[in-house]
Amino acid sequence: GHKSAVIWFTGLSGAGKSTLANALEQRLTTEQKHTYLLDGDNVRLGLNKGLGFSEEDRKENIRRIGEVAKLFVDAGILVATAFISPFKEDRDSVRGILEDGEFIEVYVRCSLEKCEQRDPKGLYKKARSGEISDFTGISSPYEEPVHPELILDSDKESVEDLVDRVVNYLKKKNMI
Ligand code: GGZ
Repeated sequence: GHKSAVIWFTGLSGAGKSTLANALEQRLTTEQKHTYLLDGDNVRLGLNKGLGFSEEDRKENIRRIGEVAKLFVDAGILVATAFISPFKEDRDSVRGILEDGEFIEVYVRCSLEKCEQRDPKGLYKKARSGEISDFTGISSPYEEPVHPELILDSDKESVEDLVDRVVNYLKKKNMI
């Protein structure tokens, strides 16, 4: 068995949150853990369809994701989330609705320069040209976590090694 919790990945667009959350979910599933992944693909297209990228909409996006994550925790599931979640206050609010130890903040750290170099969807380019407004890191802020449970430097270590770090943390805390 395992304890239920939220593994909350935060970081810039292109930092590698989805890649890491997906790889973690696969690893935990292989180890027979009951997990679920919340990301833009299953949340922004459904539950949060209609929310954009203004500060107000991002806050509401994160608030709803936090409430949904809490429901999964109540159901006994290990949930991984992959959202930029740029505002410290909003991440802290999610932490606040969960029990102690149930919110594991994982900062996927990667310089803006590197994310912009990667630019997998060409969004930074569009943000620079003004085609997209309110783009995180360019025309909208990202507030770094102050005391995250984990910092993963995605431009320095491999995905497998970083997933190991998360798994080791969960083991150390006797969660899995
Ligand atoms: C940031 C944007 C924007 C703007 C579209 N700013 O790299 P991606 O493409 O696949 O992931 C980004 C995703 C961010 O959505 P989140 O729900 O994680 O954001 S937040 O937590 O701030 O609510 C990016 C794409 O959506 N995208 N426009 N203006 N990212």
